[in-house]
Amino acid sequence: MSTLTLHYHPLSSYCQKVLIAIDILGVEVDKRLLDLGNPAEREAFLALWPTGKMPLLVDQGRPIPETSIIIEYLQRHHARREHTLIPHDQDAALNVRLWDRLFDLYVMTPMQALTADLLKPESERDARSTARAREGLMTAYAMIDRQLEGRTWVASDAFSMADCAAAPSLFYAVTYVPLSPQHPHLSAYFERLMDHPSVATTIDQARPYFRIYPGRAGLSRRFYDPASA
Ligand SMILES: N[C@@H](CCC(=O)N[C@@H](CS)C(=O)NCC(=O)O)C(=O)O
Repeated sequence: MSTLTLHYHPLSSYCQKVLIAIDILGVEVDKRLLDLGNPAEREAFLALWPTGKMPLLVDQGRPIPETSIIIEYLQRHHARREHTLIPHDQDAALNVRLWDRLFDLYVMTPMQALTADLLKPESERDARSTARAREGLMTAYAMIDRQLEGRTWVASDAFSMADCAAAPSLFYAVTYVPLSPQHPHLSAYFERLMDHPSVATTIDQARPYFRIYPGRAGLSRRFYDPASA
């Protein structure tokens, strides 16, 4: 049994960011599926971590929150493979942390806002803020496309923490604002991400839950077929 417990849900984009890292680093973790819709589970989770945000890593009773911190913690203390997701060189590490932040703030955040809007009753949906979120995604796509020119991965030569953040954030973002030929580098990068074995495994684990994803109408048929759901 591992000393590590991950409270998570396979459908959650931030949980997927950490699951990809866990797979790449070869860390053994006991995974505990968290249903925040269940009042008792929610209360118990809030007692563990008051923001109520998942994933949460617990190492021998010590909560380690926030995905970027979790990944860095796992790399530092529990990695069983050589691959580093945050480079040892400090300037290279700073660039990885920058792109990790950019994906969290400018792709995950508007994508989550669009999902949250779909969860509201129709009468309470807010067209102005969803339009802003879509514009935000378009701006982010253009910025990421420029960064990717001549690169395989977004922030360093090897797959890094920034790519862990990129994969799930883009996976769900494109269900709301599809990629277009205006963004050839980003489109090619998206395919590279989806082909990465740890990303593919993580998406496979989420597949049974896509039928409850509010933006499922935008999911490509290769990921979700409503007829077989
Ligand atoms: N900054 C946090 C964000 C985590 C986050 O937003 N998690 C979502 C799931 S993708 C969540 O827990 N949502 C539940 C809620 O807000 O009640 C991190 O990096 O860990």
